[in-house]
Amino acid sequence: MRLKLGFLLRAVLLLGSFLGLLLLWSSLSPRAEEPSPKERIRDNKESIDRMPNNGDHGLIPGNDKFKPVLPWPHVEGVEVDLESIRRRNKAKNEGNPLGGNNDQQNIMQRQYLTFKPQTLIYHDPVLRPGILGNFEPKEPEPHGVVGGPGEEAKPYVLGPEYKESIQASIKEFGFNMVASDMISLDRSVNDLRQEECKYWHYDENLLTSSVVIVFHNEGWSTLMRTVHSVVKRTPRKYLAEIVLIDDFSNKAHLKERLEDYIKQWNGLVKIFRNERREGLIQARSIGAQKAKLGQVLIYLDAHCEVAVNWYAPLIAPISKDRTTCTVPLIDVIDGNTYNIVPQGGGDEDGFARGAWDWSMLWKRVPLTKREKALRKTKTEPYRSPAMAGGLFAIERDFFFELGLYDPGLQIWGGENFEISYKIWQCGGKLQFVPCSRVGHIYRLQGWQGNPPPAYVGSSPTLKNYVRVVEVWWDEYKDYFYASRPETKALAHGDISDLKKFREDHNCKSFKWFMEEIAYDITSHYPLPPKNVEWGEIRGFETAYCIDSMGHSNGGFVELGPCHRMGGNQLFRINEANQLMQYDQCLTKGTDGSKVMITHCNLNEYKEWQYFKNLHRFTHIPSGKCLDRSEVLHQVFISECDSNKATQKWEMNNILSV
Ligand SMILES: [Mn+2]
Repeated sequence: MRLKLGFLLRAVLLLGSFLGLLLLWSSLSPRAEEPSPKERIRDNKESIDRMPNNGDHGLIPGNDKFKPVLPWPHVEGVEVDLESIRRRNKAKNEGNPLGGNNDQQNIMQRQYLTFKPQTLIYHDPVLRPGILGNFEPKEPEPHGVVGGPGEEAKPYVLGPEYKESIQASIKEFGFNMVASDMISLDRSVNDLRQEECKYWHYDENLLTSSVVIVFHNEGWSTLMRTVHSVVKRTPRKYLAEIVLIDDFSNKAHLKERLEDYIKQWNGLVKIFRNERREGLIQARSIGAQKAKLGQVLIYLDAHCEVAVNWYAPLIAPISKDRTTCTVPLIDVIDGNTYNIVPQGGGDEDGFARGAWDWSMLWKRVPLTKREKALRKTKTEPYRSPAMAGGLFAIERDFFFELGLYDPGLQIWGGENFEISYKIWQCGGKLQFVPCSRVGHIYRLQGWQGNPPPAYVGSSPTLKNYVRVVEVWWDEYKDYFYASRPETKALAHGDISDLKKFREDHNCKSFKWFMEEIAYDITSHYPLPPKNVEWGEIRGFETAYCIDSMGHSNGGFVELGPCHRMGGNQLFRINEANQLMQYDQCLTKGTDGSKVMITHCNLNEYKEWQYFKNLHRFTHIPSGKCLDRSEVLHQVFISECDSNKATQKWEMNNILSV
C-alpha cells in the first residue's frame, strides 16, 4: 500500500511537470491572431514616435480596440520627511507665485512636496501658421442627416402646432425636447473657435481619458447627443470609456432602453446606477471611483455637445503638468432651437475668467491684461480663479490626491469653488482652454426642476457655501457673512478633516490666492463693509419688528409681528453705516419722515448709527431717531426723545436652520 502510494505520487509529479512544460512552450510561441510581444513593443514605439500630421487618431471605422498610448505612469513610493521639507519651504512658498513657469524640472520640484511627481515628459504644443494642426480633421465633418434639422447647429424652429407639447417638455426636462428629438444625434456643429486654433500641433503623447456624465431624469435625445458627440469627435485611442452615472432616475426611457442602446458601442459606454439620490456633487465623486480606465477624468454635464478637435487642447496642459486642471470654453446651446453661440461677459475675444461675488454667486469677468501678458498668442490656455463646475478635466490620480469633493457637500452648489480653491491654494492650477469648446444647454424658464431627496435637510446649498468659506476663505469669510448673515450659525457639520488636509498639504492662504490669482475680483465685486450688527429689528420689549413686506426699490418698510424667520425681517447694519436688507438700503422717504427701502451700492445711503446700549438708531443726515407707530404699523424718523418708548429698539440675531 505504502509502495503503491509512492508510485502514484511520482507518476502525478511527472505528468504535472510535462503539462507545465507544455503550457510554458505554448505561451512562448507566437500565435497567429495576436502580435508577438516584440511586435507589440514596436507598435507602441511607433505610436509614440509618430510625426504630427499622419492622420489617423483611431477614428477610422473598425479600429475600436482601446489601446492606451502609454502605460499608466508608474510611481514609486518615496520616503520623504514632509514635515522638515514643509518647515524649510514654508517661507519660500508663501510669496512664490505659480504663473509663467514653463520649466518642467521646476514643476517636478514643486509637486514633490505634496503630490506625486510628474513623470510623463510632454512637449508644449507648437503653433505653425498655415500648416493645419495634426489633430484637425482634413475635411468638414459629415452631417448626421444630410439637409436634416439642426445640422451645423443652425436654429431649428418648430411651428405653432407644437406649442403645447413643447411647453410640456420644457416643464419636465428644461428643454424643448420636441425639437431635440427631431435633430440627429450625430449632427454636425458650427466651429466657434478662433481661426488660429486650427494651426496648433500637439505632442501625441497625450494622456487617455474617461468621460464621466452624471444624470438625473434627463431627456433622452439631449443625453444621448452628449454621448454621440464625444464618440464622434474624440480620437479613439485616447478615449478609454464613457461612464454614465444614473443618479437614481425614475423615468422609463433611462432604464432598459438606455442599457440596450449603449450596447452598440461594445462596452465603451458604461452605466452605473446609484441606489439612492446622491446629488450631482457626490455622484461626480462616485464617477471618479467607477471610471478606472482613463488617466484623466473629463466631466461633462448630461446636455452638452463637444465641438471639433476639443480633446487635444484640453488634455495637453494636463499631460504637461499633472496638477493642472482644465476647463473648455463653454458655448451656449439654445434650449429651444439648438443653435450654438458663444457666451457673453468676456473680453473682445469672448474670453472670461470664472469668479464669484461675496455671497458666493458664480460670475464671469473679462480676461485681464495681466493674464494676456502671460501668453504669446491669444489662443493659449489662460488662468482662471474658479470654474463653473459642470465641465472640466483633471488627472484621475490628482483628483484622488485632492480628496475628490468634500464628502460633506450635498446635492448642488459650492463644489465648483471648493475644487477651484483646493487646486490653486494647494499648488495646482486651473486653466481655461480657448481652443477646446463644448456647447452646453442651459435650462429654460418653466422647468419644474428636481426637488432634493427627503433625507437632505434644509438649505443644502447654503450649508455647502459655509463649509467652503470656513475651510478656504480664512479672514475673508467675514465678507461672506456680511452678505449672508443668516448663515453664520448654520449647522454645517464637521470640517476638521478638510482643515487637516489643508495643513498637511501646506496649502497657501486665501489672501495669497486673492492677491496672486483672483486679483481682479475685488474690482468687479468690491469687498462689502463688515457687519456691526444683524438680525431682526424689534421694538424694545415688544412683539413688533421692522418688516420690508417684500417691498424694494422705493417702497416703505412697515411694522409687523416678529416671526423670527428672517426673510423680510432680516436686516444688517455695517461699518459703512448702511442699514440693509439683501442689496437694499433703508433711507428717509420723499415725505421726509417715513422710512423707505431702496437699492444701494457700496457708498450710498451711509446714514445710520446704532447705539446698542441706548437702544437707539440715529439717522445721521437729519439727526433724528428711528421711531414707530404700533397702531398704524408705520416706521418713520422723528426728533430724538430719550423718554419716548417707541424710539427704543433691539437687534436680535436670527439663525438659519
Ligand atoms: Mn447643465
